[in-house]
Amino acid sequence: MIPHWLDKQAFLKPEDIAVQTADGQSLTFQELNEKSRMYASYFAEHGIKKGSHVGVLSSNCVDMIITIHALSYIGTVIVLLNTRLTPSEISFQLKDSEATYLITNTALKDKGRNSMEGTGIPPYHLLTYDEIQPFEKTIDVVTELELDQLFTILYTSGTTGKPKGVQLTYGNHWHSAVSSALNLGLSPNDKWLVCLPMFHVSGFSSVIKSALYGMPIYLVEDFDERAVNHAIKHQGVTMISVVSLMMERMLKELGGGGYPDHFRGMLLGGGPAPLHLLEQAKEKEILVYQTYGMTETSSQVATLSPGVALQKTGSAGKALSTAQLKIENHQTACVVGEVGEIKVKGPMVTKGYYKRPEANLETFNDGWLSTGDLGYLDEDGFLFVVDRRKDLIISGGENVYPAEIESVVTELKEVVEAGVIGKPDSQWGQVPVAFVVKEEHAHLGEEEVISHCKRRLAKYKVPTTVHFLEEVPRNASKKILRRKLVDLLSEMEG
Ligand code: S0N
Ligand code: AMP
Ligand code: MG
Ligand code: MG
Ligand code: MG
Repeated sequence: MIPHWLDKQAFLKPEDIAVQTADGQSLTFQELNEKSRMYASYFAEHGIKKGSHVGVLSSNCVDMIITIHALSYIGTVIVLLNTRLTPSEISFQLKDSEATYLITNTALKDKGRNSMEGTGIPPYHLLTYDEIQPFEKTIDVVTELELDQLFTILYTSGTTGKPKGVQLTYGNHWHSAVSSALNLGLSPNDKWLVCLPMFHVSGFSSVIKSALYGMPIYLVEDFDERAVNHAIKHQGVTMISVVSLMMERMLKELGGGGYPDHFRGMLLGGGPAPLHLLEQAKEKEILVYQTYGMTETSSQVATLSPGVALQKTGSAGKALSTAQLKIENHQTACVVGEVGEIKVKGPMVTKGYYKRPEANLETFNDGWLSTGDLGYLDEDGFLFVVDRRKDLIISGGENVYPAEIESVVTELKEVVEAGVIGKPDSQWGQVPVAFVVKEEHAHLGEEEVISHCKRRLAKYKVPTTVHFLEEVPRNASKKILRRKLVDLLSEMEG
């Protein structure tokens, strides 16, 4: 048990800024605490209880931060939903997580309502921020956080095509924030710019850091490189978390200039870091802390540290102080420089996927999480990530799982089978491309496949191109050989 982290900061630093935005909104820890307790009373009055599973479908805004804390004051499990998903994708996650309420921001209310269809959640269990009223009656809130208690569920896909809910406890998030600080250090002037979505651990982890460190967040509701660079230069921002696409846009906008001395650096994660980008940052004397982590590890699990950020360009660092990392090939430890599967263990690692005993059996062994990612350790023990897990495609920091797209494409009656791979893209890093085998004599064109995908899948998952084939290459056990499709694509495109 620990005292509720936000009560603690309201006691320690009542007048300090907890969150501010570019359009001039700001809340002190005292104000954030009061608002969160007020929202908690409102939610409780509408029937949300300790242990309820509640979906939150929200873009980054101050209300989302208040809501996250409010739900923790009730002891609710928060199901964080990606706003880019389609209603049918959200609906699956609401049902799978057994959510009984949905909270959205006003702009997403219609999407929220559509997503609730067929989930069994009654329409009056859709709550929006703008309806929240100051409440006379206050409830008895949670004053101590139980570290073993489930706090969030975030969905991630995999080989099967069906997203799985990653369960993270208060303790997972607490250990993540503490371990991050032990590596990156804390400065009394720290102010963390949040432009990554808070429905991913990449953005959510900053909310926990703020509550635990008593550190202000500078919240950017919609990523824009000019606004972000301006805030770093003129609003005292010391740290920022970014994906490589954001970093690329920021450096471009920065032109010949650099960042002021108070800026400590960028935490760069969510996918591979292009070397040219890292070199560019080095030239500008910008410290980049490349990090390796995933939803299952509550964000960072290995990260470069300030002392070596400029020497070990390209590495994702060493495991954080409370975590362990090993590289194995068929249960045998790899030697220095040998590529194998990355396995991690530590108090920030999930206890498992929600209601997925089989996946859990496959993924966890003696507390070690098999990530499916490939990497090696250099002679000094630094991690280099060389390949993504399970054919994962990463587009602008968003994950696209081929199996999920393939199962949607094969829903079309004209389709016999489908294979999806990633193709390098100058804007997004990678984009999905589909290979389709259709029924003999069937009339089916690229456009029909794409428009079907658009109805069912978030935009970033929709194949940009569809190629028709006689058959999809498979191995003896009938698994799609996506590597063969990669070769085929490069032949086709010269
Ligand atoms: C890069 C972002 C900001 C791009 O969004 P942008 O520019 O605001 O686009 P929109 O204006 O919203 O839309 C314009 C058009 O572009 C399409 N689109 C948007 N995003 C994508 C995309 N990713 N891929 C392809 N297309 C995209 C829209 O559909 C729209 O199209 P039209 O106009 O045709 O309708 C945005 O994508 C973004 O925020 N990306 C980052 C997501 C993220 O946070 N990923 C990380 C997830 N991983 C983790 O959480 C674990 C790792 C981690 O924790 C971590 C990661 C980074 C740093 C630190 C950590 C850590 O460990 O702490
Ligand atoms: P997510 O499921 O959204 O949490 O994404 C996590 C995945 O992103 C990891 O399993 C890796 O495949 C990839 N990833 C994260 N960090 C890195 C990194 N530093 N280099 C390469 N890939 C990464
Ligand atoms: Mg993901
Ligand atoms: Mg935008
Ligand atoms: Mg079919």
